[in-house]
Amino acid sequence: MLDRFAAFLDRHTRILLTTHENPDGDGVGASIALAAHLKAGGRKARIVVTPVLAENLRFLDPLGWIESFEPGGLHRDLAGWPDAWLLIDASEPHRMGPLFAAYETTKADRACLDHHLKDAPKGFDEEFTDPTASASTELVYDLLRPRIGGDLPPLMAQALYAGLVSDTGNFRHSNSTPKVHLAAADLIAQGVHPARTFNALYQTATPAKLRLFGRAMGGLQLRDGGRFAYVSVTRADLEACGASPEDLDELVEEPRRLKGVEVAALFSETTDGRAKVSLRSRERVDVNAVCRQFGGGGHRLASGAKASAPLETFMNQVEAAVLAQIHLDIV
Ligand SMILES: [Mn+2]
Repeated sequence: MLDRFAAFLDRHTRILLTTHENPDGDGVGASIALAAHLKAGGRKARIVVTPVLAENLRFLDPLGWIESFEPGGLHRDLAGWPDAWLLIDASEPHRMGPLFAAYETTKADRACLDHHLKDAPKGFDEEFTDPTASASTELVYDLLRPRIGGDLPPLMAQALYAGLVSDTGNFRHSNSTPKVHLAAADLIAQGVHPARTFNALYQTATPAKLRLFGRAMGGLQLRDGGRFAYVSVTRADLEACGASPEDLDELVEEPRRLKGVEVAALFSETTDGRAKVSLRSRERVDVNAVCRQFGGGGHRLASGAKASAPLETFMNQVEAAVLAQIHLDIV
């Protein structure tokens, strides 16, 4: 697969690299490492993201390569620029969000590079996917490492390492294979700082966010002998802490830390007045099945749903469904 991918890159001279909407460390890291390689080889490479590069990923782009998509301005003629358009870290064109309209009209050869477990990709001229890879950056590492040999450019090593960290949850998730640790070891030997990378990616909370976490955790609820734990956040809570909905990110991981918990939930009110739940399962309970009952979904161990009901009502309904699912899955 990687030889095919290398041949695809070799056939093109103006390569546009994109990733899914709201790009994560893996998509951005893979794009930057690949762009560095292409540029060093005399090819033209651009990276366009939408909506913007997240604050905590900016350290990966010290040369300012990453462009934020401006359909009405800078990127009015984006579709006409590349002879190859590569989607990285996704294998469904619509996941590009607002970039999809330009993607649809380009005459470039279109391809994807991805590691997610999905149906066969559609909407590409060529596809390069490997669901056994832990991250898209692992695929890019496997492509580049044998071709570079010796020292890696620091920019490339940093981008690859940050991508591996992002998609393995700092080497905690079940995709933290021996192979990904060996790649990480090589990158550290190349000069990447693990602690600095972790700090840049994750230690970025604001006082408002931590106050919101404290307020929410003060209201921690346990049900079913501690197998179900949840917290809830109203718009009034956000206001009281001076926090925004983005500050809810990762709050659901806190009740999941409890010993003996099987399902953790974060309930919140959205800015348009709807009720929302994020569910996380430790291992045994299928929270996707719960969320599907409310028109939502996701993965077996991480899922979400929204409803046009008052928060209290929705919480009661979801709680009943979670308890039923716990008793279905844990006999
Ligand atoms: Mn990924």
